[in-house]
Amino acid sequence: MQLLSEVTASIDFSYVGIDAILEQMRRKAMKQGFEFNIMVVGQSGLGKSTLMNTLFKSKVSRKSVQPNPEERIPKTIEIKSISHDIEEKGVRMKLTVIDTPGFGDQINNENCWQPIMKFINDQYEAYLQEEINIDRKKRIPDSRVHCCIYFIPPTGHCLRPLDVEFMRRLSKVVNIVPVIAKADTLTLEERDYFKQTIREELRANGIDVYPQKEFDEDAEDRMINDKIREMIPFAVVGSDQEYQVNGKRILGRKTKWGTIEVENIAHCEFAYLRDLLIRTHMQNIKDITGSIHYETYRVRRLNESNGHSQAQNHTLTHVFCLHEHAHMHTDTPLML
Ligand SMILES: Nc1nc2c(ncn2[C@@H]2O[C@H](COP(=O)(O)OP(=O)(O)OP(=O)(O)O)[C@@H](O)[C@H]2O)c(=O)[nH]1
Ligand SMILES: [Mg+2]
Repeated sequence: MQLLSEVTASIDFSYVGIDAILEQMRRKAMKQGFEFNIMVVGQSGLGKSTLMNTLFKSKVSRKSVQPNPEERIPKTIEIKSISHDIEEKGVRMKLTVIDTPGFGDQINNENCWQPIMKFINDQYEAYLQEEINIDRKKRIPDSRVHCCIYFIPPTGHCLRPLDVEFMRRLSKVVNIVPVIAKADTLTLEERDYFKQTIREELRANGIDVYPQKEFDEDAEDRMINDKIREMIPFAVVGSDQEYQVNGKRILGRKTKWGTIEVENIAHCEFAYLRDLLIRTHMQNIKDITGSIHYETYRVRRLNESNGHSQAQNHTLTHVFCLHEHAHMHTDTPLML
């Protein structure tokens, strides 16, 4: 007969099973699914709506789209959110794209960022209201803009003051990823030169785009993000038309001199943008939204309302003192 002490001796008591938490987290996350909200911003006609269609039709969700080759993308006239439920290997994701009308059509483009900034802040406000509810939901629906793709016109020269101003304001409230729109209009040398000029200008104007240096967590993070920072802004081409090239169906733009394949990294950098957003940095983009941008909003709002109620208290105390004072002298009640 085996003694109990012999049985227990064969079990490794130093192993507690902490690593199993990963599996628990994985299962919980799979059950909950993921939400990710991307916004596109930029001057009218730069291909914002097209690029979002490209994203949905590209490998992210090719299965979930019904091909409709005849459909033309109309000019966007209002801020519109479109959600797609995507499932891959049992993981569910609700990918929402917030398409915005292009600006720059007016003679006076002053304050054209206001509707966009308002939309972003409104989502923070909605989240805050849910959060401070006594009877709050177990899981607050997240409509906050996690990432804003800013479209730069392919001028090949330098950033326009409007783009600088817009990005400066946006970068304070949301993660921005700048892209050079319609990159097929630039030669490779023009593209490289323009990318470098933009990077320098962003730096000179103090515009901190995603991935922000100050939020790198460790040396490994820094190394990966440095590589991305060297590539930004991505030179992208968008299309929602499918063509047959060498027997394969591809998303591309057909021209007289050939077909530009939007998912081919030899042709443009759309695939890098998609990988950054979906494959490699989605969680980090969401974390920064929650812990930095939303937090800044929350602190400001709560300070404001604290300040407001303190001011109210102050007024009340003041009125109360006046009341007391009046009592002392006149013995008549003061009407408040
Ligand atoms: N050459 C080129 N043309 C493009 C590209 N992406 C879109 N276009 C074309 O540009 C035009 C405008 O595209 P949209 O996607 O409607 O542009 P938008 O930025 O959404 O425009 P607004 O809704 O007015 O702000 C269409 O004719 C597209 O086919 C691109 O990468 N390269
Ligand atoms: Mg549009």
